Amino acid sequence: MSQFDQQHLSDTEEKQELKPPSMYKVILNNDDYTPMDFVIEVLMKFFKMDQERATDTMLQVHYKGKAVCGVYSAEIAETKVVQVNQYARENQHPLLCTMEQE
Ligand code: TYC
Repeated sequence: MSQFDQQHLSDTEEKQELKPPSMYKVILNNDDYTPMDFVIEVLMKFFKMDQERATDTMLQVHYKGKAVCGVYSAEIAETKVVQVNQYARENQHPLLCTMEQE
């Protein structure tokens, strides 16, 4: 936005534009059926984790019920949720990925 445009914004409009975007935690939820290896594969494929980190995160979900896989802007978080749930369904697993505002 140019300095000229900025002069025409109200204080509220100006503040809104300067606010950092809301961030969202992308969460993997436990279930009794999805194979552990598939969850590790998902964490490596969609969240760029190495094998060790993916294994730790999968075990955290398995024992505690859920884990945060990453924190992203709304658009990226929504895309991850859709991609993971779609990939799980394509492979006939009930794995559920969700998002929560940070
Ligand atoms: N609880 C699953 C099992 O025992 C493993 C699992 C881990 C499933 C993480 C989902 O997000 C999940 N096979």
